Amino acid sequence: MKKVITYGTFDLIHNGHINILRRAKAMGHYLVVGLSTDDFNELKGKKAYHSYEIRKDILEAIRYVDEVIPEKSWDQKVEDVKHHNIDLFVMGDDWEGKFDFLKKYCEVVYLPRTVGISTTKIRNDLYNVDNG
Ligand code: C2G
Repeated sequence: MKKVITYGTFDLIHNGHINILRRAKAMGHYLVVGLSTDDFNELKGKKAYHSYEIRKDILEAIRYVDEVIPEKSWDQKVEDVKHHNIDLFVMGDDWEGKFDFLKKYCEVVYLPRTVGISTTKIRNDLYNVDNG
């Protein structure tokens, strides 16, 4: 069974998230998602709209997602890949090259981001509508 892993905040789930989850799952049989905790988001300089628990609940409802684990730090990926017997690591290509150190432990693939959507864009568009 080919196991795939990807990581992210997955706040305000949108088609860009669904596209990468769908494609990551299609490259294997089982998809683990490392979901950024609220504390880790602070480290990433991100403030999610939804709490970790809510973002986890939403992710677990997505047909492509088989398991959600907490992403608490930048340096847990090697341990996660080993512990979960991961064969393939997938991220959007805004991270191109950033996780190549994992190539010693599993396949690493960066997929093109979905153009025209992001959580930030959603926030800004909503703000402009309300205050336009
Ligand atoms: N993504 C995408 N297309 C978009 C928006 C996001 O393909 N239009 C992808 C990102 O490239 C990432 C995943 O969706 O692979 C999750 O995106 P975020 O929730 O923004 O995650 P990020 O803040 O990039 O955190 O350790 C890795 C980090 O946790 C990644």
